[in-house]
Amino acid sequence: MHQTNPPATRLSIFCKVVDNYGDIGICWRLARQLAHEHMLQVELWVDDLSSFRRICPEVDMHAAHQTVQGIQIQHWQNQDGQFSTEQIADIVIEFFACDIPPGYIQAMAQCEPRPVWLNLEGLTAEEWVEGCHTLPSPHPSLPITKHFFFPGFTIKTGGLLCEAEIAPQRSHFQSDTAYSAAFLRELGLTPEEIAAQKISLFCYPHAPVAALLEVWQQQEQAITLLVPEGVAHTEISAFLGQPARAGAYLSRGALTVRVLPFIPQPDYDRLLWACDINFVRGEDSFVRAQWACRPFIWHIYPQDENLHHKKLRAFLNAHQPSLPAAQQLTLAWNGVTQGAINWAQLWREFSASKADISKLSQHWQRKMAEIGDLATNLLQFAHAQAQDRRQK
Ligand code: TRH
Repeated sequence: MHQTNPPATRLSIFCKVVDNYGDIGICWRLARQLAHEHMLQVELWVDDLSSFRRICPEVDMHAAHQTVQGIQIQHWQNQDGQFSTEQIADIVIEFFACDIPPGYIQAMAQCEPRPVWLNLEGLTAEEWVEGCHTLPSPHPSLPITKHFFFPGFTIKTGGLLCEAEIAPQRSHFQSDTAYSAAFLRELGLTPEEIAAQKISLFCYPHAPVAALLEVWQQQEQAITLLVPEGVAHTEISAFLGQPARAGAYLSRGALTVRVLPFIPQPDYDRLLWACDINFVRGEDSFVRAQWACRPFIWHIYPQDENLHHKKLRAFLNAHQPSLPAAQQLTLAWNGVTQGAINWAQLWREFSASKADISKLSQHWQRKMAEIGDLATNLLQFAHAQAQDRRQK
């Protein structure tokens, strides 16, 4: 991946936290990459500082303005306010059509030349995305146009968030067992738990966790299951026989369950690198699991009328067409499979296909690298737009 030096250097991201941590997780990652790798002056507007603080403990929940890791953070408290053209960035990104303040849009329309305005959309492997990526959407009354920008898995999309440093950092971490063991010790794991097969679990509350807890207890090989506090709370508390608080752990049969604190985003990456198998969810942890180069099972964010089933199948067909075992376990985990499910058999078949999954994951990394990463692709598009505007 190479650096771009667009003439436009100020960039603002607007982020509304709909729920959980994915919205701010994605925007924060993008903000850091644009500031640290591409040397842009980045401002991040976010409406929910308490969710933000969970993935980045340096954030002060009470500050209206603050600078964290070189990024200006603005607490986005309402839609009011007048803005001058000097306050407007060269590139403005609204995440997930989050409705930026009308006063800000008015000021954007008065800038000469106009800023580049992008709506960064959610990730899906469905084909229609290719037809919508970079489509213009003119403002109904003001002389300014916004463009859709879609992340994705093909060359006709914006690609995935992926920092240039992530692959070398991950391979250094994974090849240095002392380094990864030290990281796990800091999270409270014992030497026995570190030596076992390690699985991380991050899923939505409707995941059939109890079924797999049962299977894992019956395995021959010892398993350490690492669960962030608050995830699968009911099932994990039932297993532990006490509320699933950070630090709690219990072994039963081959399985040890250990509850971890919710850790900062870079540590969560390390956790994925350190585990042999990762259960991930939503959008951001799902992409990070792909960069961990370890087998993973995705719990997709549920949508009305099971729209997410289509999204899930589109991804599975793109990512693992030749891996029926991984597909079957993922479909069952997401409640797509009809009828009785033999979890022990699904797990056995999935475990037996781990070598094939590893091969596929290397091929996948190369394929995604050919598309280029989302931040670089986004800047290239913004740069071309800005040049067009200057020539007009
Ligand atoms: O939290 P998510 O479910 O987030 C989202 C939102 O629900 C959102 O509305 C929806 O649009 C989107 O999913 C698809 O899952 P996700 O996307 O994986 O985000 C979790 C973030 O939390 C990710 O950046 C990793 C981070 N994280 C930590 O920093 N520390 C932790 O300990 C854990 C478990 C996660």
